[in-house]
Amino acid sequence: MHKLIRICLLIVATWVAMACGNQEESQYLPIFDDSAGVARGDNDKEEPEEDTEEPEEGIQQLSELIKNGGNEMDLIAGEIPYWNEDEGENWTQRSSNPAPFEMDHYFYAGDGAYAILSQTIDVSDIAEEIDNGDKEFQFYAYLRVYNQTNPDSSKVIVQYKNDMGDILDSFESFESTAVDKWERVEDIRHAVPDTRSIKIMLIANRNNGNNNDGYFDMVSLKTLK
Ligand SMILES: [Ca+2]
Ligand SMILES: [Ca+2]
Ligand SMILES: [Ca+2]
Repeated sequence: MHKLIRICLLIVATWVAMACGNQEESQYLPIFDDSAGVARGDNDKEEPEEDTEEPEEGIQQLSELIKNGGNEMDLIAGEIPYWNEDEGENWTQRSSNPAPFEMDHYFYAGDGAYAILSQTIDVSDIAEEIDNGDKEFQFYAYLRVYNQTNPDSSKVIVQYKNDMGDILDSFESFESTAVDKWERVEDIRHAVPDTRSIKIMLIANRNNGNNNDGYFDMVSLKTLK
């Protein structure tokens, strides 16, 4: 009798385990499918994180070299921190019409015909790697202009200089007159041997009205391997 009960209990336990197993399977399959779908949708966002942890093909992206590249820091006595007014005295933050590309502000030259804002980055601490031809730099920025007939223009120049200040190499973007979208400009190159500083220049040229409406946002310079 006891044996019969044990057999019955065993059959019931086996059935319950199978039922639970099936239930688990039927519950988890859709979730798995769904998460797989979500993962596919998030691939673009997740890949850069993976890149920073596991560099692909030996490329390692290091930290941002430009300070205040999105013009988000508060002005100090009316001036933009970390940037120099090489031409024009009215460089400032602008936040609307058009909206910024990144966060709340972008670079704006204000009143004036021709304006240059610059930042020079000292790269002498990686001189040995540069001279060995091992240092590659990625530069990019977003350019736009005010929507008007005969619009103003914006462009960027990146100069690679030796310790005497001589220009050894440079990148000059096209002149943007994009009135309806932010245009990305990008350059990737190895710094030539003897490069000790890199100068970023934001150049705004007025064609119409009082204001010089060449706009810049999210200006970035990073070392790749
Ligand atoms: Ca910004
Ligand atoms: Ca000023
Ligand atoms: Ca203008």
